Amino acid sequence: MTERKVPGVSDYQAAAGGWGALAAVARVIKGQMAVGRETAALRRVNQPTGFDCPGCAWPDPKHTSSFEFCENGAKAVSWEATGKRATPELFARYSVAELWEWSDHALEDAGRLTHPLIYDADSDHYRAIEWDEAFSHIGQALRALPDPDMAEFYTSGRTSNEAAFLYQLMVREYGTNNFPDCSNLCHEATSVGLPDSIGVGKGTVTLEDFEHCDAVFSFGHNPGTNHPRMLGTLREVARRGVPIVAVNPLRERGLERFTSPQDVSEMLANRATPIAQTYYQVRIGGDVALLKGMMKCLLDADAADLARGGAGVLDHAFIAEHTEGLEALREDLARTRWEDVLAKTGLSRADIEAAARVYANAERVIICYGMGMTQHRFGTHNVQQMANLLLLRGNIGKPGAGIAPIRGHSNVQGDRTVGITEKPSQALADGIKRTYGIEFPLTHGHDAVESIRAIRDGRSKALICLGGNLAVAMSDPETTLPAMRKLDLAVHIATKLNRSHLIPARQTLLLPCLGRTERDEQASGLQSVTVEDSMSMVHASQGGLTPASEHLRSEPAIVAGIAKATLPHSKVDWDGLVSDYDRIRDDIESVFPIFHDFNRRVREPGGFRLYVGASVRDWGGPGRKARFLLAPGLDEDPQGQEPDLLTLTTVRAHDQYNTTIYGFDDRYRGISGRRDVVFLNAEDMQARGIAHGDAIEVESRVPGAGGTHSRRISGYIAVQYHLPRGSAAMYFPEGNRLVPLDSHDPNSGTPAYKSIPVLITRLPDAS
Ligand SMILES: Nc1nc2c(c(=O)[nH]1)N[C@H]1C(S)=C(S)[C@@H](COP(=O)(O)OP(=O)(O)OC[C@H]3O[C@@H](n4cnc5c(=O)[nH]c(N)nc54)[C@H](O)[C@@H]3O)O[C@H]1N2
Ligand SMILES: Nc1nc2c(c(=O)[nH]1)N[C@H]1C(S)=C(S)[C@@H](COP(=O)(O)OP(=O)(O)OC[C@H]3O[C@@H](n4cnc5c(=O)[nH]c(N)nc54)[C@H](O)[C@@H]3O)O[C@H]1N2
Ligand SMILES: [Mo]
Repeated sequence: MTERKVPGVSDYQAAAGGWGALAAVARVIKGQMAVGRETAALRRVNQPTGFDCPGCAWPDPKHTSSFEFCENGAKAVSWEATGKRATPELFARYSVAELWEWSDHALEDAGRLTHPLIYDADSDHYRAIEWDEAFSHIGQALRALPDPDMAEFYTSGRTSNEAAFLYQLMVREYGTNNFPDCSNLCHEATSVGLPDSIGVGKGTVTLEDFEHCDAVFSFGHNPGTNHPRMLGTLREVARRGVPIVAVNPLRERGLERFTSPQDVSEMLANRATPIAQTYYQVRIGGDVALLKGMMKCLLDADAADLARGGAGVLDHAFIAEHTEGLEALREDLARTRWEDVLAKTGLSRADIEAAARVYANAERVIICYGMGMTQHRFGTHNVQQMANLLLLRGNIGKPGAGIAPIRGHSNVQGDRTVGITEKPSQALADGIKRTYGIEFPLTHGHDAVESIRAIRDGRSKALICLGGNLAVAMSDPETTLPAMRKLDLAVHIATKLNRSHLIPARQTLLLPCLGRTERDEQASGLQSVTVEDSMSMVHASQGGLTPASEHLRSEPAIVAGIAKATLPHSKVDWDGLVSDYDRIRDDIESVFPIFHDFNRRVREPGGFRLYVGASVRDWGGPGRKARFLLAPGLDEDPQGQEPDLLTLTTVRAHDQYNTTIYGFDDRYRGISGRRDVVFLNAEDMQARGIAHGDAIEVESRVPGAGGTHSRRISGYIAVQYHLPRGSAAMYFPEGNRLVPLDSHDPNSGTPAYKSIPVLITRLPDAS
């Protein structure tokens, strides 16, 4: 760190976890006004009979008997179980224009929504409305559209299987496949990339596989902040002496050292467990090059071993029986030049050879990865090259090995499984016809980026959001916000107020729903919902708290209310389904045979695992094989980047949940009380005459149709950080202003939030 003192910026030296994590939990509970509600909620989190933590999608250990401590899970829970309320009085006091001036933090900090609300344009205020009246407005507006394809139905990943299933059923009966969802902004590169490789768009490992692996590679994710419970698993792996290799442009503390708050002696002695054995600080966007470099090493070592009369380094029996496409991959790798690999990765050849040796020396390898791999223009290629690396040594479909995409929201994977998709399959159409007699077209609907384009161009006039904060999560607010103001109908089903709710359409409704932590009572009694984690484990979740307001309804009940008002001749018994969620699960089972015995199996402790073909080397049906797939050459720069540009990535701070900003600290990166920072490499700073703490301007320069698309922000300061040359980082969602809408992976539509070409300049001194 440099000499100059910059307020709120220091060098964090401690391990992740430890007492700092406990102190942070105490603070957040206090901040949300401890009335016993939050602490009671915390005792029930991720217990066999409690509710599923809304914090992340990392699986629970099989027999959770004691409270599994997690700082960021505790924040997510207390932020939902807060004692604060955003009542109709708040909306009477402040106009929408006034609320717009509040920070994202302040908006959610207003507390839980308590009443259904409708926007009144004359006064610019929200006011309370009866549920039936709200539904009838929505039904009328949706029925008035000339074409069902003029409506967009967004889903965020906290939505339960039951709510998501009813939602997609309603939308299909209504007549469109427009399902933008948060998965389009997140792991879509996995959902699109993996099926071509291994026949299924999900991870292949279970938690137990971590007990049997011989090496773990962690690409582009930050578990210390985003999946803190995963550190417990990685710690066990490290303590077995198994190498963990981290590939990340930023040195993330959680991947380096961790003090487990679960371990009393470690806590008392202030000891930490080292996590990653080796840490490769690859340049942003250099992962395809690194993976290709590692595969080149493997092919060379294999040829050398075979020449010596050995059995080779590749798993030749597996490759012959289970895969196709190796020859084309060999040719591609032969064409790949080391000089390009080294330039793209910023690593040395010795580094890459060492990484390849760790991989080759292990019998069972797991690759975990997150947004650092998916949110690029070539996100799908990133995913497929990781699959290639695993397939070369038969590391998919055997115990202790496999691919582990680490999902974001606690049920983002499940929402997909139960039918939230803009690209419906024949099997889904058949299932819905069989169960309800409803037929719908198989034409592709809109994903998230497409839905914003359609709204911008006036082709779509209605937007319903089942959770989330689309306007802020989406790229390019310069395009997205004005587009959303042109809607005829905007409906938000939410627990908390956020910025998306403050973009009024001609008609705007805000519908408050129960959260995970709360009791959901329907005609047949107390209900539970189900969720699917990153490892395809499905289990039940039942809230125990008294709802934040007597006017709240559950998400399934709200969806059913909209459905009845919109589809007067519906073939679905909406009231019957909502009266008892077992009935919804029976229907899910009828539409999707993989859910056989759903109600019985979900009542077993810990739930059950959905069938994942690739986990047992079924590559998507009889006769199908896993495929080695190619990524374009490294010699042409995918961004056609101008020489002075850096590549900027956007990341989460430790004190946020996506667009929900809990606070302004990013403890493990040494930032406190501010978010207006851009992390830069020391030499890059020097070359631009920028000093630590200087005010800077960031201009994105993204090549696209019709020339360079440019966006500009200022009011940020430069922070010298451990980053490779050519790489820069700042926080999401602030960084979204730099990402043009058209900048996304052409295969999966995932916005390129993590590879933004930027020009960074020092602003003249204000003094
Ligand atoms: N507390 C908390 N938990 C969360 C969330 C939250 O906001 N807060 N969000 C949830 C959601 S929806 C999701 S999707 C997950 C996200 O969890 P992560 O995938 O961990 O998300 P990010 O913070 O975006 O971090 C991405 C990581 O990728 C690295 N990275 C950036 N660019 C590159 C690159 O080009 N190559 C490589 N190899 N690495 C790169 C960054 O340095 C960073 O460490 O977390 C979930 N859990
Ligand atoms: N630049 C940049 N942009 C990104 C990313 C990035 O890394 N960089 N990450 C992307 C990713 S991975 C994702 S997943 C998206 C996230 O996009 P979204 O899913 O749209 O955003 P969230 O911030 O998770 O949504 C928060 C809101 O959800 C509502 N909510 C919370 N709990 C519930 C509930 O139980 N029910 C209902 N109905 N509503 C609830 C609250 O009103 C809260 O304000 O953002 C994406 N945007
Ligand atoms: Mo996500």
